[in-house]
Amino acid sequence: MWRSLRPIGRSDASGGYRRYAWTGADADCRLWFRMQAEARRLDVETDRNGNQWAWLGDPAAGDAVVTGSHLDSVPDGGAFDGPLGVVSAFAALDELRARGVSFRRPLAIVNFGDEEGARFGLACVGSRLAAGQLTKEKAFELRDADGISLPEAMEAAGHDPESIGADPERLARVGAFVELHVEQGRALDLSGDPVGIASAIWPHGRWRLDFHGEANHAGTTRLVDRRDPMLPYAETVLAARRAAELEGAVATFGKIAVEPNGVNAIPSLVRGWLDLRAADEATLSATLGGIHTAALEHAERHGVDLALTRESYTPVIDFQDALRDELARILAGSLGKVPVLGTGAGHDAGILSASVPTAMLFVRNPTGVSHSPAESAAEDDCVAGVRALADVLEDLACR
Ligand code: HGY
Ligand code: MN
Ligand code: MN
Repeated sequence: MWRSLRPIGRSDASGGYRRYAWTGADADCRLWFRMQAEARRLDVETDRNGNQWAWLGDPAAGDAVVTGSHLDSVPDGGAFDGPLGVVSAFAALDELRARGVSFRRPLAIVNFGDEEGARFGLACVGSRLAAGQLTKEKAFELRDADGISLPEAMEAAGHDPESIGADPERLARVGAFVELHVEQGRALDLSGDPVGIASAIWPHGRWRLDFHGEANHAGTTRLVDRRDPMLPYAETVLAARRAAELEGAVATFGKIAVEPNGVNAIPSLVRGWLDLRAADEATLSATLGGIHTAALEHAERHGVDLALTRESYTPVIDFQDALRDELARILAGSLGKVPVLGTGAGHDAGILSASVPTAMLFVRNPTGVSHSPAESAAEDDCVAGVRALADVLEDLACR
């Protein structure tokens, strides 16, 4: 499976993946998913929101056990964030068939669309739409960097955008969703465990800061006459770091747009995107408050206008104790005591957890690096992840 997935959307220059929603690379990932499913005699369907499902058994029977993740990536993402969950799902099914089990509940493998939000700025679009956490109206307002709207991109990729929106009937068929994911930190490496179970996802969000100044000549405009938005932007980046340190949060400016983006012009606009996460909502909001106050002060000092816009927010997710404890019990036989970890990374499982009993398994990441071409996982650990997922699916779907 990895061999056929590996070339799709891979940049030779960086060695990272550029698999953005509703692009050619995304279509190739979807075709890959279909071929894997059909090779296993599963029934494939794409739901109204562009998520792919591969079914073993009758979807309408209800109480299905569902596993899977996403195949899209961040800009220059690693090979495992998302795909490890999908590959492991197919491999776990192969393992269960090799064990000769019979299924008591329907089983589905899912590929959620646009988890990373790399193109349209909002993460987990496929699962948010299905779960009713993103309306069709709001989704229709999303645009990529070239001004192409989400419905235009869907249509160009052959998906009817008119049918998107909450899909409670489909989610009502799901009795349990288990997402396996590469760990995006070093907790398992430090504890010496190949596999972990998720306890919670930190609250997190994305904010856009627009610093509006005045374009002017870089050679002839006296420093005192400038209204240069780059200066308060730069000071805000440093203030965000200090606020995060003070409050115990993480704050990142990883994307910036500058207008007119000329080397010999003072910018008229600097637009920076803030990704902010913390273990609890009070910490997150205190950190945001500190950053906003600092940004306003710096903007004012430089004669620059500032507008802050919240582009997305995901509250804290505490995975259901019952299913989480069930996973710990199932895995105790083969792995002993499995660590239970919180994470600062967002997942479709977090979105679904409001509608469906949901749990997550993490597979050790030896460096902790993720959202980078350097992301890695050892083959033995991936195999341990597949076995753990197969044990969980067998217990849930076959007993
Ligand atoms: O950004 C995130 O946390 C996720 O990987 N979508
Ligand atoms: Mn990711
Ligand atoms: Mn992911």
